[in-house]
Amino acid sequence: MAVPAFAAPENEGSACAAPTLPDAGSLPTNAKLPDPFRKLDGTRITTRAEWTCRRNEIKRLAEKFVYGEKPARPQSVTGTVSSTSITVNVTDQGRSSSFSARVELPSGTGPFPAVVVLGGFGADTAAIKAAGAAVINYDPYAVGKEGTGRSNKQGAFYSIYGATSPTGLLMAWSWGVSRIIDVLEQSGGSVLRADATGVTGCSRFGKGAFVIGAFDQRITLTMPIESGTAGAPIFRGVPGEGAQSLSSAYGEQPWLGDAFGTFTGSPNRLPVDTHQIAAMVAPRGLFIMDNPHIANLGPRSASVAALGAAEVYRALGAGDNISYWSDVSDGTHCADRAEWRTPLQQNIRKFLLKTGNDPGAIRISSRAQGRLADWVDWTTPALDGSTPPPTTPPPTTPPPTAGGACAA
Ligand code: MCU
Repeated sequence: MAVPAFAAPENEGSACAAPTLPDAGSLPTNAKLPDPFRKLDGTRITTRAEWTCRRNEIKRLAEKFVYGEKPARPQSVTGTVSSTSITVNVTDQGRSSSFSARVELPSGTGPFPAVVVLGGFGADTAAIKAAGAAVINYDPYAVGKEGTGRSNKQGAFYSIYGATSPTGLLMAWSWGVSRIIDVLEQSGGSVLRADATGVTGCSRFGKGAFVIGAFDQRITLTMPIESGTAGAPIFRGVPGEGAQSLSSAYGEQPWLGDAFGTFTGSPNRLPVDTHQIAAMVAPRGLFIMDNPHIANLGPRSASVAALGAAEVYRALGAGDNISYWSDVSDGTHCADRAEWRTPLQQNIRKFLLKTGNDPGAIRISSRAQGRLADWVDWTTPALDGSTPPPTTPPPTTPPPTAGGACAA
């Protein structure tokens, strides 16, 4: 049976009034994490319904100052979905590009939900398939290459938006996954469902998974692994932790947008931090996996981001939908970890197959604990007087039919 497409839009807040964003030069210094509930007009949200437009403000701030803009849905996206591959053809602004991804189905009868796996290492694809989800092997470098420098960005995203686009690789990778979901929607859902997509990846591809899940609300489960600086850890950074510095991450590859360059030495000027990027995922499933044995990954700083985001989840009445787990024994980066298998499969059943309802868990290793209290000067509101979250109206027109290893 074909599953209805258009379960959710890419960005529910696209209909919100366009926020007037501050200029880079007029940003105040704030040593604490910015208040996720305070709107750009200075007032705080009081209802759950207001989160949609507040989230859109966070999205726009994050695009302007951190990752670079994610272009709106292109003029044309076509492609094919089979049991072995997905092809994607995009045309926008008079330019076209294409990429493809290899599909692995689980056993059983479809249509299946799918997890987009970036880069092919560090994610437990066997456990994903055993839980009943397909794997979409996504090569981020086909969409945004590494190693070419900021003034000569390459890949399917930059073929369209230009080699000097200020948008960084993480957002380019995010755009690519959104275009895969466009194709899934158009396919009619006979092989892979379009309303149940997860994303995961480890290390630099954990950074990617984090941003991909934040910037497309059609993704129902986001699972970054050991993402390090430019991923989950707060940019402000727990002092003395020994995480990769912002200037190192900014300079290593154009993962972050060009606009981030003025903040590498002054993250306290950033009007958004990663607790808000994680909160953009709310109330959808979020399972952040981390390694407490490698200080360079900033696991303390990542735990602070998760705890800050958990406040937003709680305010939205979705506290059970976020997990953070750094309580693991093997110190190897991107190791295959037995500890994560059960929570991974529980998250897949809950958010992709919709056959389970296990609560999320916050399991922070005693080796790398961050303290949220050190970072907040705001309280978590009781968002009462709320109306239920907006439901997406069915499309008025039928969807168009389809035309057819870590380098470190
Ligand atoms: C943790 O992710 C990165 C890290 O930021 C880089 O400094 C290092 O070179 O590579 C890591 C990675 O992607 O490892 C596979």
